[in-house]
This record gives sequence, structure tokens and C-alpha cells, in this order.
Amino acid sequence: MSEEPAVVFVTGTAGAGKTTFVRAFAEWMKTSGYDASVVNLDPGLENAEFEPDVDIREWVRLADLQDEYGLGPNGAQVAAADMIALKIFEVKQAIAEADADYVLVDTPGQIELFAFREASKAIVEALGGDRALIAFLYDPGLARSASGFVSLLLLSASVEFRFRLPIVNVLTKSDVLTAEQLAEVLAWSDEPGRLDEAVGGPTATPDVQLSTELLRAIETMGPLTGLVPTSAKERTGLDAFYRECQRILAGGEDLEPSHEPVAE
Ligand SMILES: Nc1nc2c(ncn2[C@@H]2O[C@H](COP(=O)(O)OP(=O)(O)OP(=O)(O)O)[C@@H](O)[C@H]2O)c(=O)[nH]1
Ligand SMILES: [Mg+2]
Repeated sequence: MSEEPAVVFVTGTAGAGKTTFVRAFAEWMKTSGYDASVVNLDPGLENAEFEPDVDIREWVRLADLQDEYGLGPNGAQVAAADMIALKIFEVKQAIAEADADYVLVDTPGQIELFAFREASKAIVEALGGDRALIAFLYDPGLARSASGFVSLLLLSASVEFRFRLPIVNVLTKSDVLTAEQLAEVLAWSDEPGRLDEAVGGPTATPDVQLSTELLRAIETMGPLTGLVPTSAKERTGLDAFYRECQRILAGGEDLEPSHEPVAE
């Protein structure tokens, strides 16, 4: 085992299921005998059931910023994003003290606060070390239509472009899709031609043309990587997500479970 933990940053559009996914995956890891700690980087998190090992709210709380500086919710989010960067070495220290093989990081709901602020780059660099990846979550509400799927591909590609880290694309809440819908969405990620067909209609309207051109640009960046379907509700796909992380972070070798698996 190397000394540096593997760090997984979980991002995606608001409500895509980040917090629920982090929680379910951490539980899956623990019951499978792996050692994981959970870091909450969302200063506005209000989920009382979620108990992270390291919590940014110890240093930066959205509600406090709103009260103290008279900021609205968006202004407070922006201020918080920069304040997190100032506390990042305290967070890093707390992560080191938790001393786990895997660190799962939940990020703020508004993806632009994570993906498009300079402070986040500093945060990802400080916490990521040399073994880090980003899990980009696809919300099925958007991913189930071809144009929504293309938009998510673009967003995922720009997150990859910003951070220059490997990306694992994850479909969340797969339990809300029918078997046919799920098969179609997975086919789009495995066979670009199928997505091309789905966005293209019988007539080349301007939006179809735009989707087709965007798709081409994404394809030239590299192969569309497979989408891992998961459901935190039904606890499915978490093992496949783990294998994908290991493939990227550990060159394929499996971690030795640090303790015996716990029966659920
Ligand atoms: N059916 C189903 N619902 C889910 C699943 N995962 C999350 N949800 C629901 O999706 C909603 C959003 O989940 P969160 O985990 O809070 O999503 P988030 O991306 O952390 O949201 P923000 O941080 O507020 O942007 C909640 O109502 C969850 O109960 C799942 O696997 N299946
Ligand atoms: Mg959340």
C-alpha cells in the first residue's frame, strides 16, 4: 500500500445524488472490508443523516456567512468557495489524521463553484496528491434524453479539462429508469454512433447540428469512457465503481481489505 490515500472527488449537477452516492459508497466500502473516510466540502450541507469524518462546516458554514456578512445564498456560496481554499491545510491535516486508504470527497451542490473557480483548483491540488480522480455523476433526469446526455458529456469534459484528472462517469439513481431506458443510455456511452443517431433527427434543425458538432468535438478529445450505472437506493453498481477507481488509481491491482468484510 502506498502512503498517500487515493482521493475520489465526487461532482455533478445540483441534486445529481452526490451526497447520497458518497454515503452509499462509503458504506459499501466499509462492509466490503475496505478502509474509507468521507470528507464533506459542501459548506451548505443540510443532510443530518450524513456524518462525514472530516467536515468543512467545522471551519466554514454557509448560514454563518449569510448572517455575518448579510449575503444572499449565492453570494455566500461564492464567498464560501474561496474561504474553503484558505482552510485547506486544516482539512488536509484532518484527512491525514483519519488515515484511510480511500478518501471520498463530497463537493458543493452548485457544480460551477467546484468546477469553475480558481480556488477549487488549489483545493483539488492540495487534497489530491498523486492518486486522485473525479467521479462525475450523471443525473438520469437529464441523461435520459439524448440532448441532455450530450450536455452532461460536455460538462464532464470541461471538468476533466479544468482539473486534468482522470474522470469516472457515473449514472446515479439508475433505479428510476426502466430497463429499456437504462439500456439506451448505456448504449449512448458505449457506442458514439448510437448517440449520434439519437441526437440527429430526420431533419437537420439548428439544435441537431449543434449537438452533432459538439459531439464530434468531444470525440476528438478521446474515447467516450463507459458510464457506470449505480443506484444508492438499491446499492447496485458500487462494486463496479470501485473496480473502475482501482483500475485507474492502482493500475488494476486490488487493495487488500484492511479488515474482514462486515455482514450487512
Ligand atoms: N431513487 C433514487 N433517488 C436517489 C438516489 N440517490 C439520491 N437520490 C435522491 O436524489 C435527491 C438528491 O440527492 P443528494 O444526494 O442530496 O444530491 P446532491 O447532488 O448531493 O445534491 P446537492 O448537494 O443539493 O446538489 C434526494 O432526494 C435523494 O433521495 C438513488 O440512488 N435512487
Ligand atoms: Mg449534496
